[in-house]
Amino acid sequence: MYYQERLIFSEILVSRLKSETGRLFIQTHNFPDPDAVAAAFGLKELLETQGIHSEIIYDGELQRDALIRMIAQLNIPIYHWKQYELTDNDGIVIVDGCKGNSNVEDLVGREIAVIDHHKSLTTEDVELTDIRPDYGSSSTMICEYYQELGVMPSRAAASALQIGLARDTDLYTRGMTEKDLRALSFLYPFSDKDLVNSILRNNIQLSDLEYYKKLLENLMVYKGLAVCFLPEGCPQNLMGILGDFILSLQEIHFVGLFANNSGNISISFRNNWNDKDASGIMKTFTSGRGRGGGHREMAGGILESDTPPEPQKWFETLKAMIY
Ligand SMILES: [Mn+2]
Repeated sequence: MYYQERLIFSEILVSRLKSETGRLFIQTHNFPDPDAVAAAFGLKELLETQGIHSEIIYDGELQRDALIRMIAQLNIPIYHWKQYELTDNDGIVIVDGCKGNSNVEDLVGREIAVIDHHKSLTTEDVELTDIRPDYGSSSTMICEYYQELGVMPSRAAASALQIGLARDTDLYTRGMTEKDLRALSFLYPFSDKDLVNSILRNNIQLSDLEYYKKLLENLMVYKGLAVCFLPEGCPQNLMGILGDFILSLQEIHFVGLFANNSGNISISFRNNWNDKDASGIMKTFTSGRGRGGGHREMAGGILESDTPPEPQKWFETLKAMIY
């Protein structure tokens, strides 16, 4: 029954989008990561096979060299939304994020559908929603659409989706399910393994080491909890990478990173305790002074600019929430 319902979504989406007369945009979450870009690209190519044309847009910036290499080497046509004159008549499909989330810019246009694997509430004014928090990546969901519609992915799309899946599951170790495994085996014969492996294995660069240094110098640790504030700021996607690095320490099970990014405080949580939920902790932590959400294993958020940096207090609050 569950599978049947899911089978229908991609078909409903296609027939709904076919009835659109205006332009169609696929919007990733802000500061997109490989999974968001891959899911958008996979969906764009899939829709193309159904006679539906779309453009991929994002807000924020493309931050990591590995992501930029993926986009360049796979020829992924993704542009900042400011490249287009968006109008109220444009249709938007949001992937890897939900309308109303702090990391999804509310652009001009009509949100027709949301496709996401984050645990989040989407607003009722979106017509079609496919939200599966039990999936390791949005790329996995797009893979299932290919299978449901009987379409073979191009080499570029399969490679992108494989990178998205691998990255979001932290190389198949985080939130990985049998559905993700099935997606991987579906993609594997189609993808460019050398390219995929090269991008996956070269995820950081020399210029990142300055942040690693600051992180190690300022890390506060209490039992399995590690907290760090980067007062000079840090690109959001690098915060996730730094959090994963600290979480890979045997003794650490929860990481809270904070960075002063143009006035606001960006937050990134990583968790590998089974009985704790990073998303719930983030919601409580930011309640009344910011926003945030995510999954059990990882969450992101912001504290509004009127919140002064109080790293010691954040550390104490997290200690109290966790222990
Ligand atoms: Mn994702």
